[in-house]
Amino acid sequence: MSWIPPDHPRRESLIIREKLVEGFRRGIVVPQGLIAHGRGECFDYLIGERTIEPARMAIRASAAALLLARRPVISVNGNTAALVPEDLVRLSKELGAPLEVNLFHRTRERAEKIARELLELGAERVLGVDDVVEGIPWLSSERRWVSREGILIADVVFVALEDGDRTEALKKMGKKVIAVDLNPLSRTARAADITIVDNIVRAIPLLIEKIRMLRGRRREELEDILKSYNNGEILAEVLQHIKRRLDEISKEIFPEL
Ligand code: PTJ
Repeated sequence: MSWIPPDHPRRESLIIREKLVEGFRRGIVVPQGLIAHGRGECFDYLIGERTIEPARMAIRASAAALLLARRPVISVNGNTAALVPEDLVRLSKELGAPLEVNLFHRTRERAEKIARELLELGAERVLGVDDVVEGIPWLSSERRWVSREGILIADVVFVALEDGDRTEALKKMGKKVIAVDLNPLSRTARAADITIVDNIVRAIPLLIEKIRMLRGRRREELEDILKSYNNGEILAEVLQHIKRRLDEISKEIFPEL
């Protein structure tokens, strides 16, 4: 990434792109993942490329839900494996929860590659390669292949950059779904119990920090955090934030109009 000038105004964004392109070259990211990233980037631009208050509220509720979970699982796809592999391993260790490779464009080779990289980074348990069954009814995509010891029996599933079909199917199976998705309008964002509308690269470190802060709190306190959380309200706040921001920018650029 040495070609990216240190003073480039969009350096962070270019570094993220480069990680995905490298992931694509290594066979971890699919071409469709590059397109998905473009959509995310656009929403990040509208949000202001920072973690906004509604996302912080969702992160707090997610931390509570993960600490209360009996069998939490962290789902990993090609994009997340390329963008935040170390953070995924840290999150997994922090919670004592397994990572599970779950791919929309599933091939055995890619699942193996992703699992190997996570293990090399110190992951203790990576599911979703040899241990999968066709475990999600109502789902015909390759995402239906889930681990018998992971997503199949999990009570809370953490997903990121997910497609709406699986989120809806996981909900039908009675699971609590925590999603990270920059698009507040996506089906995943609307179907999940808790949606963190933030870039995955910012969201996971903040989530780990929050888990550390809330660890040791009484169960009732964590349950109260969850009870007072309303995902619909949070998504509406994100949309209001974007609307306000666009109004402000438009006044700034075209003050005469
Ligand atoms: O690796 P695979 O085979 O499992 O495939 C992964 C992709 C991402 C191709 C697959 O899950 C897919 O097609 O996803 P979608 O349906 O395009 O949804 C991706 C969502 O993630 C979109 O709503 C994007 O706005 C959002 N997104 C993209 N980049 C980020 C993001 N959200 C958070 N952080 C990002 N960096």
